[in-house]
Amino acid sequence: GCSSGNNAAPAANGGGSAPAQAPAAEAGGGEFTAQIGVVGFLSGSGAAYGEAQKAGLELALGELNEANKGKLKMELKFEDSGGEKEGAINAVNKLINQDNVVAIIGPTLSGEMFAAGPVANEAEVPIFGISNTSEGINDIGEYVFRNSLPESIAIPTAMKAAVEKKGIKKVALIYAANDDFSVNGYKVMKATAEKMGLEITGEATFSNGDVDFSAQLTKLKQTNPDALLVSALYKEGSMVVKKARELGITATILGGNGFNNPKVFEIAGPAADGLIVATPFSPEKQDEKVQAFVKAFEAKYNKKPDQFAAQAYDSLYIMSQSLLGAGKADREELRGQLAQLKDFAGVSGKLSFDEKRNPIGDAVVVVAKDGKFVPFE
Ligand code: 1QQ
Repeated sequence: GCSSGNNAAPAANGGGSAPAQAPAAEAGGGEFTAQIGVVGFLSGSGAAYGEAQKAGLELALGELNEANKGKLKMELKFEDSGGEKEGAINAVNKLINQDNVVAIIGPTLSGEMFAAGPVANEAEVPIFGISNTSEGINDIGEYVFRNSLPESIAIPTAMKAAVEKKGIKKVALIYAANDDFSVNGYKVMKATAEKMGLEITGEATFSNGDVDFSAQLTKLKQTNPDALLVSALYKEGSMVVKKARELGITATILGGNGFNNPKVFEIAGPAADGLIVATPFSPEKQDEKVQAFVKAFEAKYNKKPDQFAAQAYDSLYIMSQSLLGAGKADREELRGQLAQLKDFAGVSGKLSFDEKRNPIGDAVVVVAKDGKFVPFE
């Protein structure tokens, strides 16, 4: 629960700058060490997201500490949020107050960032989302950054491609009503459908943790949509896809960022075939940098990276570049460097920020085929 024992009077600093507590850091000449906290969905129903992020970060850490020898040594402190807001808040508090990190990467879910981002922002610690795709993430405050492409860019890209190639005119929507990301994705899907002049035949909701979606899908099937738009995390989303096919729904199925993980194929099996998703990253992309990353990832983990691994990997390169620019492990300097980031070329695409630190980037549209995502064309 909420402890109320800590009633320190707010500092009367008239909105000025409270002294940022500088983590142990050495400026000038030699190598400096930077402790970076990571908050990930490392256990529970979305653990594959956190695992992918951890893998991407650890791959980048090895490469960067090698490349930065004599200048910068980064250390990562992982905390498991379990995908819960409370868990994310506790993790952020611990990383800031006990571990004295210079910055935090994560947490995984938008809902977690909405809960824990304000804690870091208040403490003036840069916090960098690598998979927060909801609207409003950057509005938390000026210490909040992300390299995750918002659903407001990704989903319309996928919907336009799907409508064009499949002649879709009528859509039905289904989403997790108790998850901030899923709700945001649904809103984007609905607004995009309306903008495109598509008819919305029906809507249904479920909750994260649900395992039975037959009632909702049976109802939506009767509305006879050309496409089913699903906004969900991989576990529930994949079960929805599977059930939809079992019930004989033949509509095109399109989903958001939650589907960008290979667990989809494990859970939905062959029913995943044809699922359309927008992602900023595709391991198939014919790009030197992407292919070098895919190769290094495969050598280390014996599997292909997903978009969560890719954006995590990119985030540490961004941290490294920004810390080197700062010249010391200082939260304020680091924030300034992050805010200046422009045209960063990562494996998940080119990245720069708009005036609200929202990432500007492109989505690619992929389709599930025989157990993997391939370009949708
Ligand atoms: C968010 C997402 C999820 C799919 C992350 C796992 O995009 O919560 O914003």
